[in-house]
Amino acid sequence: MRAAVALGSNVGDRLGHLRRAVDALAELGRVEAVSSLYETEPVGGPEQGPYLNAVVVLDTVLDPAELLAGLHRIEAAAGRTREVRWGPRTLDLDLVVYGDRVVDHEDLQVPHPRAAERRFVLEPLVEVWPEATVGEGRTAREALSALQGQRVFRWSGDWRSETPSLGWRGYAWVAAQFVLFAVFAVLMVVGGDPAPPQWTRVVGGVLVAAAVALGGSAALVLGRALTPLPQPRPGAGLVAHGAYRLVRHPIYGAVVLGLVGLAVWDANPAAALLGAAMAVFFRLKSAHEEANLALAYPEYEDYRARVRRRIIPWVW
Ligand code: A4P
Ligand code: MG
Repeated sequence: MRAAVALGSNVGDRLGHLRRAVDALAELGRVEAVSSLYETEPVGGPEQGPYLNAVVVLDTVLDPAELLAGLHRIEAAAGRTREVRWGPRTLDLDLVVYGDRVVDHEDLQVPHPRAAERRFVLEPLVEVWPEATVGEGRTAREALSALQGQRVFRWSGDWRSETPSLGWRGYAWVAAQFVLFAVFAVLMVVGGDPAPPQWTRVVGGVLVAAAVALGGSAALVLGRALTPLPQPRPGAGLVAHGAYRLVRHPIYGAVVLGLVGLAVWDANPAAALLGAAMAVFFRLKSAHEEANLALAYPEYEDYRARVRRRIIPWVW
């Protein structure tokens, strides 16, 4: 029989939990399809971190009760403890659909009674089995189109073997960055004071020197971890030492300082304004990178809590 199992995790090595769950599910049946990976905002329960969710379609000879027992064994192996209903968990496996079967037992209801109201179940389910019946004769596709709200984000790539990425969105950030650089260059060429006052030379020079020191030393510490894309290079570890202790965010701080420094040196208010606005841009870009880092490195959340000022160390 064809069965859909929903996977969810929001504690610890979330990606690792889901990957191991797919391997373990292969012992309960033949894995027919695995959906993309979704990052989803928590629905219900106490305040808790974002979930990773996915759906696996199995072809199984087990009956629904046997399948549920198998799911509970896999959850237990992932260190699942049941403390709060709808609370944070290392691994949650729900039997969402089992063929066309309706089961209404105290310990097991199929289709899963809340599946039809949850985007974090329906989006991945529609990807792999759009015609699955999720209750009251409605297909997953129909239930999804009737749903409003609940934010989910689909990661690109085969999450079972590679680190999921932002896909085209990652490249869009890099492209936008170079457009901003180009506009800055144009402003520098057309604007500026031909005879700037002495103080702008001094202040601008100090800012540029600070930028070179910050960016240069961050680049040295980063070494192989340095890449232009908002996702970590495969195999590059987190940079946990040195003055900056992480990734390339200090380089963004250096770029902003450097651009503002150049504009001040040139007594060019329009360029200085754009340089300062790029601080906001880099803040947003690094937020996207950090989402990637949190996926690739389970210890990242902990790191983020410890090192709060990441763009300009100790300041911002
Ligand atoms: N049970 C009954 N029917 C089923 C079924 N079809 N599949 C019984 C699995 N279990 C079923 O579940 C409690 C009991 O439900 C089980 O012992 C089983 O006999 P549980 O997994 O121990 O507890 P739970 O998961 O906290 O409760 P529940 O009601 O299953 O919660 P849900 O509905 O699974 O929701 N937000 C996001 N973004 N992503 C999530 O994955 N998950 C939940 C949990 C809440 N919010 C979420 C997510
Ligand atoms: Mg559950």
